[in-house]
Amino acid sequence: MKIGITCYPTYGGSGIVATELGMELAARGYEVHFISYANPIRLNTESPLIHYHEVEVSTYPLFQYPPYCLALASRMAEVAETACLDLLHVHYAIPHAISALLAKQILATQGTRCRRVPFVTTLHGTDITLVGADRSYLPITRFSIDQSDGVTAVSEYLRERTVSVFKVQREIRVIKNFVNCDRYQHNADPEARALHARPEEKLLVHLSNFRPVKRVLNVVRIFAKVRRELPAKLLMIGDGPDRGPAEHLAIELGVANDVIFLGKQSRIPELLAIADLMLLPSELEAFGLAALEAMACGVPTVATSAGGIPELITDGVDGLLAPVGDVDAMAAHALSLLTDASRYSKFSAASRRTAETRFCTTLIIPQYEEYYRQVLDQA
Ligand code: GMT
Repeated sequence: MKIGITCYPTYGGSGIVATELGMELAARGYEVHFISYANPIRLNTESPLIHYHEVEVSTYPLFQYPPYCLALASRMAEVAETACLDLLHVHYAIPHAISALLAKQILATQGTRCRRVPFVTTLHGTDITLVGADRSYLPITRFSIDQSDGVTAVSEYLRERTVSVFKVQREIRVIKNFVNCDRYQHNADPEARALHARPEEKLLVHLSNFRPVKRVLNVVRIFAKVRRELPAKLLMIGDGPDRGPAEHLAIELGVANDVIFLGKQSRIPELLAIADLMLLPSELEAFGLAALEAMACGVPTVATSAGGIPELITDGVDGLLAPVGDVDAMAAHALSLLTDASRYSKFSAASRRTAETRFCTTLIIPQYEEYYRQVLDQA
């Protein structure tokens, strides 16, 4: 099967899921064509089955806003024709599903030498946030969902929210996010750990795009409370609008020497594997991929119970949850794990077990394969 994948290549979990999915499909013998404006950040493979097609948006004096959606549609149609794609899989409804719909229509009028190309849209959560922030996107998002040949959502929570916000009648298949359990493992390199923390220090970690929805300032607040009770360091991985305010807050709270802002990193499995605890105090997460990646490394998470997080983390078993904004509760949860070795090792083992038994690529990728076949049969 030949699949075209489109995602936001540089920003956030949806691009990471799309990229990892493409790499996993190629490892299973699929021919994968990424179509986007930049090389996806985690695309790191020499596989001859993976191709990347850049979308170039021409500027023109009349265009105050260069029409990326149209350039993408043209490129999708071109790649679908030349590579004879069987299916397009777009991540994020706006604008990718609209571009895919246009590409499909362009191909239908061209008497293409290949079969018509259906498209699957995967919703990641921020599609809904976009509509929350600007209602004018509601009709076009609903339209793009309705017109897709298949729609998936990364959690049950997101499926239900999509149905209630957009009043869509169609089937939305829940296919949860996944992690490669061989690449993400509990094999901490002591030398790598020693670069960031002394042996007696606990190492906490946060990984995100530092958008306000991640409540990055609360990560620093939680850490400051933990740091008052025990020696610890906090690794902040990623970058985004709230990095500056978080750096200032760390200074204000007197923990700047213990908070390490690493910026964007490519060696995520290696960094997560050296940590003791993940902090994810988000206002909302459709899924919470960063927590899953940490769990696969045997690193339990203290998080909020927002959105789809409880579908990933079982409170009291493989992580601890608290209401959004409850910094005191999250700090207490963190301390309850970090100061009790036997409780900690139970949570650590359970975290890895959850990743292995429910979210490994070996379990989830076949669900996408099966869904592609279903969509193709119905197309
Ligand atoms: O969370 C972000 O800021 C990025 C965002 C995206 O659309 O790229 O992530 C969403 O998709 C991820 C992958 O499916 C999920 O793990 C995140 O929970 C979801 N983010 C939100 O719902 C806020």
